[in-house]
Amino acid sequence: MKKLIYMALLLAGVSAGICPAQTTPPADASAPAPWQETEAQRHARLQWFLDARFGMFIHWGLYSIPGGVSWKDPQDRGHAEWYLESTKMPVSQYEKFADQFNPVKFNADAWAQVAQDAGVRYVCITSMHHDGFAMFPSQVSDRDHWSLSRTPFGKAGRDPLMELKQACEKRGIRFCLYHTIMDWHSPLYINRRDHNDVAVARGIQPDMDKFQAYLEDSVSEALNRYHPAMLWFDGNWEAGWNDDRARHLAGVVRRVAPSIIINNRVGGTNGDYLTPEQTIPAHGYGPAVAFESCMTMSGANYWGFNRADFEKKSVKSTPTLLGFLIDLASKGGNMLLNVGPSPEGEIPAFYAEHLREMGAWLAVNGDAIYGTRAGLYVHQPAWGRTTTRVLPNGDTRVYAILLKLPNDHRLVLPGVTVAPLSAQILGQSGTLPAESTPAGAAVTLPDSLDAKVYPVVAFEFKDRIDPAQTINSVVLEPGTNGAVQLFPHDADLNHGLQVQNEGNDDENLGFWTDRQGTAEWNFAVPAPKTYRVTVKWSAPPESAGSVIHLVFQTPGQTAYQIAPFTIASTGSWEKLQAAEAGSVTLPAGRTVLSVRVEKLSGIAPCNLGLVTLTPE
Ligand code: FHN
Repeated sequence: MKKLIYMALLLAGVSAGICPAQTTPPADASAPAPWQETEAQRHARLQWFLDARFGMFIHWGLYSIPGGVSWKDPQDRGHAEWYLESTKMPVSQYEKFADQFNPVKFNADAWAQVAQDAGVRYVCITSMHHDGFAMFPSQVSDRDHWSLSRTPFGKAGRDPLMELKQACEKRGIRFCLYHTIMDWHSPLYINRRDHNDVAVARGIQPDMDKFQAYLEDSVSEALNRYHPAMLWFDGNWEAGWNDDRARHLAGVVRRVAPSIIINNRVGGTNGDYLTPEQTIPAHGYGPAVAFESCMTMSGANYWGFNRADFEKKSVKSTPTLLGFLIDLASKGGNMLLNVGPSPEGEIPAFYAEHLREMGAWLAVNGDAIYGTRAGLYVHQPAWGRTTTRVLPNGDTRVYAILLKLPNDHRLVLPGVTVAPLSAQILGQSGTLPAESTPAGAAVTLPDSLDAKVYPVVAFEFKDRIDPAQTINSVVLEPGTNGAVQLFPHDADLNHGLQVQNEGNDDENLGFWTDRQGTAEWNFAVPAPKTYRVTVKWSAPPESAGSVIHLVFQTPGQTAYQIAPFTIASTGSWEKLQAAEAGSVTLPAGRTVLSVRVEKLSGIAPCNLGLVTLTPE
């Protein structure tokens, strides 16, 4: 039986403190964390992040220069920020990009203005991506001759991160940094790549303890220089990085910057929030767990600049991007939306156009997004999504965000039997006659809404309708033999996943062509128990080797378990078979199972049939 990967995230915190000068403070991993805080302190520290809901991610670095065109084959244009690794360019050759980095069109005010026009509340830019290059004048990285100081731009005295920070903060936008753990350049990094010829020539041996000291110096330097509001770690998945290292690094960060927010990719149990990537969880993680989905604007899902994508003006549509933001807000999450600027220093104009369109929608409807909490529903109404806000007087505002207009223009908040005090269309004066019906609070919408993109109706209710309350949720339970059967037709689906052959033995979830697609089930078990997980699936030979992850999460808690399942060919899409995917130990009460694509071969990983949990 396969062993499950077990992961947990402890929401660690800080108390107030003063930033010391630019040194790496001693961090004793065994000592009690000096940043331990109460739940109220933690909430106060995370408040701005929870309220922000919308941030801009910026992947910009030396990899922008080749723009994805392989040095081996100019026809191969499918690379981006992973260029060094995915083209296996010798590091000595990649280093030459540093001598070319001169983004003369870079204008921090123009970038920050795009961010402001988009309505984002924070900007997170790569201070260091996996190529290990410090995008700032770094004395630490200069030990390896590997920072902005080496570039023509740096030599001209420019510091784009500082310029951007100032331009953002002038506009009330928080400035945050992305910093890699995995490093393809440092000679010290334990999983040093074969194409790191520079490291070999220097005769330096990999040494993870020395690497950690270097990384902590680098992070401390960035913290002391830029004082970011949040630190977005990445690249923590390689062997060699572990919980102890993660705790030590987080300790360093929290000592240098006590009020900072750290994402979970620092590793172990040391982050403040979860970071689903290119996906929106079907239900969120409950009110106690902050999360932020990072998503690309690029139509082909590139993070860094890709010239072919740029030439095609490939970008997701504004309604699609707004739909992501709305869906996330309704589940209590943020969206970190990525742009990959050009090597000349410009955010592509067609990105900026869509961002401004998002900002225009937010200018009218932002009250339904900023500062709100998750909506009312687990099973979403056909017309759209909800978000909630508790008003200072204790009343509750429920925002109904209409992704499509309901039949007969009759908007009903299913299950809300409390009489509404009022209802109002955001951006319009006057109120709508709101009523209480057995099906839920309701209004009739005017025809004038037909032409509007995602209009919002704000209902107000006396007293609190608990945002944590999930009306309409289906919680599945074990059958008489104690087994939990999770049928495709009971799942919450997104990104085009569809139930096929419903009610038959070969019922399955198909059309999984979008790797962001997830299927989620809510179920509850009466007592803690270990269950064998069995998966039914079908897949043609092209899909073999795909990997799906079955993620088991306890709502309201940050611990989760993953059962990875590698897809074997069953011969065809039609032929289903069953196999074990490991075992899982569940607490009593509710669990959410979310199945997502980890690795994709072919056009879809599989058709997914019944998932069964059998008590051991
Ligand atoms: O490897 C990176 C990738 O290049 C990009 O930075 C994304 C953004 O979330 N994170 C990693 C992959 O998970």
